[in-house]
Amino acid sequence: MASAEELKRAAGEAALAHVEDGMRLGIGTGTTAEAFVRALAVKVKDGLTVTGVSTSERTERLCREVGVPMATLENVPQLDLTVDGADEIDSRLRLVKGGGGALLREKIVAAASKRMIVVADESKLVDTLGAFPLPIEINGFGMIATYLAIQDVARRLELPCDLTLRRDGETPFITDSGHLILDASFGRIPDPQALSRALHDVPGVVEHGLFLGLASEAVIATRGGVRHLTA
Ligand code: ABF
Repeated sequence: MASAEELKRAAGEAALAHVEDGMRLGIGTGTTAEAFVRALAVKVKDGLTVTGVSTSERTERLCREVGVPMATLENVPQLDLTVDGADEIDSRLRLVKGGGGALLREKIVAAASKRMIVVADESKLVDTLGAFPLPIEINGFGMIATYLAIQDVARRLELPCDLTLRRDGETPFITDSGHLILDASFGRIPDPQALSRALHDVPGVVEHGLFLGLASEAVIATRGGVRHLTA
């Protein structure tokens, strides 16, 4: 039986079929996106020309290490395709992302791309989003006020709300952009759009991990083979 590792590799390799010579590529974060990077690096060595824009410092380091040519989003602000992982995917390709802490850059890069392909193994498919706690990136200033305002959002939407400040050992986890992350358990999220809008209305919220209307396709590795889903 295929291991989780093999499934991630299969998804990463299958996404390569969508990469064309000369593309400006957004490159995601996480172990499945890394499998894509390693497969991409082999093609680059064989002569494929791409320009990558990374979604995290971690991905940037990996890409440089394996020889994928990189640029910044400042220099290349419009991208042809982004390939990235996810923590949850529903049947309409709505996503929860940010388990790896890179959601802000991931969302900026995905929004700057004509297409976004999600790479994942079948364990990420869900009927309803919300079993995986939703990462919310917040500004450090006034974090308690922001915390209380998020609880208020949940009350108004009649959702349960359990907020945990993400930690990195003894200290709070700090994102690549210098912010904090609250992991929010809202239970099942029946209306992701309403929650997304309400969270964006909280001033201290920088971004959240609901990716709605951004993914155009998904490449899902299952034990029975690779499935391609479209939005
Ligand atoms: C990124 O990495 C995230 O948005 C998501 O949190 C995570 C998925 O990681 P993995 O592919 O390792 O499960 O794509």
